[in-house]
Amino acid sequence: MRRKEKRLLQFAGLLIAALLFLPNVGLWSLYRDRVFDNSPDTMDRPGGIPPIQLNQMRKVAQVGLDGVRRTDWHDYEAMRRDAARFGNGEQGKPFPLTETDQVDQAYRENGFNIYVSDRISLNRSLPDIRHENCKQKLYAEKLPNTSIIIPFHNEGWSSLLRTVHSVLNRSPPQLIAEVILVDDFSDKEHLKVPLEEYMKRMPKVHILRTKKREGLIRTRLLGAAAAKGEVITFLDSHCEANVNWLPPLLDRIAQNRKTIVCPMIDVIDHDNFGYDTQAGDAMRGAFDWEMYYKRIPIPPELQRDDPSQPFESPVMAGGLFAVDRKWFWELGGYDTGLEIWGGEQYEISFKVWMCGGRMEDIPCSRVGHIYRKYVPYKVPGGISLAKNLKRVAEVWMDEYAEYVYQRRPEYRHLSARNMAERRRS
Ligand code: UD2
Ligand code: MN
Repeated sequence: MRRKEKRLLQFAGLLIAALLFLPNVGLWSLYRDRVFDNSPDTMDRPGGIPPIQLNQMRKVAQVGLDGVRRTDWHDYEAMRRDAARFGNGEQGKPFPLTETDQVDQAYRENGFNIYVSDRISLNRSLPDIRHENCKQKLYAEKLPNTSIIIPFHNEGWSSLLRTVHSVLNRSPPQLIAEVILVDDFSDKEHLKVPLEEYMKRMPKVHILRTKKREGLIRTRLLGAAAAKGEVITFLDSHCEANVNWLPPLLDRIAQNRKTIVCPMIDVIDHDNFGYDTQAGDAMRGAFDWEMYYKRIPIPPELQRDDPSQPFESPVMAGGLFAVDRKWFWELGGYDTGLEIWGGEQYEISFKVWMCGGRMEDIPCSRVGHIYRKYVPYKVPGGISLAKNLKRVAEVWMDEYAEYVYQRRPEYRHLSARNMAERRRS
């Protein structure tokens, strides 16, 4: 009888120790989360942190038939922390807007509601809306690292910082060589000393500035010229990277360095910041003879049985893509004669396909982007999107440029500055 009691006591002791100290389920893990997650505005769900699920266990590395060791790149700890967050805009939920929140002033400077953005955490959580198959995928253990290049012109404080936070929070640190913020001659005070002061706490983040207003194309080039990573990844300055977004991109480049890869671009609502897919996820980039970018359904003969597989894309949307750094320069970077905004997405797309590379959209990589209500910034006089489009058509489309002129006769007589120089070189 006594021995039995002793055993029972021993068992109870072990159980208590396990409850206290077992990683991820023990009380210690709750303590550890509170103490070491020192982001300023983390909030835990009142009911406690959800337990880790069996299908969220790290899968061991496997060697494929090609001899490549592949591993599970998910950061389950970070995913669990994200799942526990609640509050304004958390889990990508729309912010409950009142009429006073929607005054014109809220949109004037950014083209989206900056009042709402300011009231959502810089570390907010997003819903994991990837295809189920993405959750099981392994990617090469050895991936190239990347410089993240973010051009900005008069971007809002919270939207710019949330872009940087989301990248650093949701990328494996060893894959981020640096984050380069390239200021295209902004005049907003918050983007000067306050931004530099803020970024002192983020040693991987560097700030470069153009000496005059260059437009997004030459601004990206300035960042790319300074980049040291093996890959360069461009993002707009009002994005949010979603769960495990980076390894699926880098993996395709590791397999073929001439592949340019684009994440799926999700929509962050410009009014309430709700996070959702674009209408029709199974679409890809295209353009018409007016050179308007549009998304059209993937033709049935090209559709895959498994919608989580990468698919070829004729033209990219423009802002969000990763490319092997040396390949980008072998392609000639961007045409430096393209001004301010637009057309560069065709130029880079045409070049990669014509120069023996390829371009893909990667369904398991998702990044949110705020599509603005209207363009808030000024475009210097004499510059027009039409000139950029004409320039790209003349340089790259040969006799097909004629189709563009038939649709847009007024383009025929435009002078697309520097075009002659470009053709001579
Ligand atoms: C889309 C692309 C954008 C670009 C553009 C065509 C996406 C999600 N966005 O328009 O990246 O390819 O089509 O050119 O695919 N910026 C500057 N200087 C300027 C103007 C803009 O640095 O003079 C920055 C701006 O802060 C932003 C980026 O360039 O980070 C793109 O500009 P946008 O957000 O106004 O373009 P968007 O998303 O309407
Ligand atoms: Mn944008």
